[in-house]
Amino acid sequence: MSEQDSGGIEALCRTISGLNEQSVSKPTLVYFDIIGIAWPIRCALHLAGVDHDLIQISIGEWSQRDSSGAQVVKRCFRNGHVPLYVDQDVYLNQSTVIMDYLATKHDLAGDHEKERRAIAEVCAHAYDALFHWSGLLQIIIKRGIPDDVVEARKEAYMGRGVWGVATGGFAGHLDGFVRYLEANPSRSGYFVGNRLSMADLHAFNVLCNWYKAFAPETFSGSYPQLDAFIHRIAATPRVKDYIDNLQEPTTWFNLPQIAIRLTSPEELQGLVSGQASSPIP
Ligand SMILES: N[C@@H](CCC(=O)N[C@@H](CS)C(=O)NCC(=O)O)C(=O)O
Repeated sequence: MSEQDSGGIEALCRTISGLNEQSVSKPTLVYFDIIGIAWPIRCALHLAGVDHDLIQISIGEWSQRDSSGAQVVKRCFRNGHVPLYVDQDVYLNQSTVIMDYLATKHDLAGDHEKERRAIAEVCAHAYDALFHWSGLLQIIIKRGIPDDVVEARKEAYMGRGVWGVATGGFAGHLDGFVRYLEANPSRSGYFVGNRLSMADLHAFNVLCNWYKAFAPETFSGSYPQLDAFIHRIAATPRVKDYIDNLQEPTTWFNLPQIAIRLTSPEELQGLVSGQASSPIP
């Protein structure tokens, strides 16, 4: 680490380590400078009009190591990961717990207990679609994996080979989303009940910014109902405002040596804007 870098990193670490329920004057979110998994959290804060601080960490800062080889910024987080959310009542270091907390606080948690559980289930499915051992993230990351293995994994994931033990890869996760959408007895176009919930925001991020961004033709061609869903959610006025004006320009770090699929700002724009989309009444 250069002297200049280490000064900046030390200040960043001091700021992060100093966050707690007593020290924050506003809700504070710490995350990378990408869409990643923080989209539903940031969008929910925007929908609720919450005045908050956002501390963004670049991949360069995250990668800084001290003389013993330890990643110094990573060490500032209990679980070694971002996001971190702190307000005057809570200190939360797991994205799904942050989402659940904000959903409850800002009326995105359904109308009764049964809906709340259904929302939790869709959110768990959305999380699995990225982070489960059969999730998309495993396929996107190529660092340290030989090219032919990366390609074979991707082909299998897309249904052109045997994937893992018994999962359907890309289609398996998307089929699950279709079944959850169809299981809503109200057929409202939302995942749960008759109005927008955290389930829709979490699902939107995974479906649009990850799955559709990864394979747009397959997504739109094979899953028109999920494509229609993301267009509907994107047309909801405050969500549209968030997408148009606040969301980060990329889903994932712009590091071709790490990932097989990087979403450019232009590609991200095309995923939901400029096509027929009417908000859910
Ligand atoms: N279960 C955690 C996982 C968080 C996670 O893996 N975050 C990623 C960013 S999306 C991260 O911190 N990556 C950097 C690292 O693990 O070093 C959550 O949902 O918050």
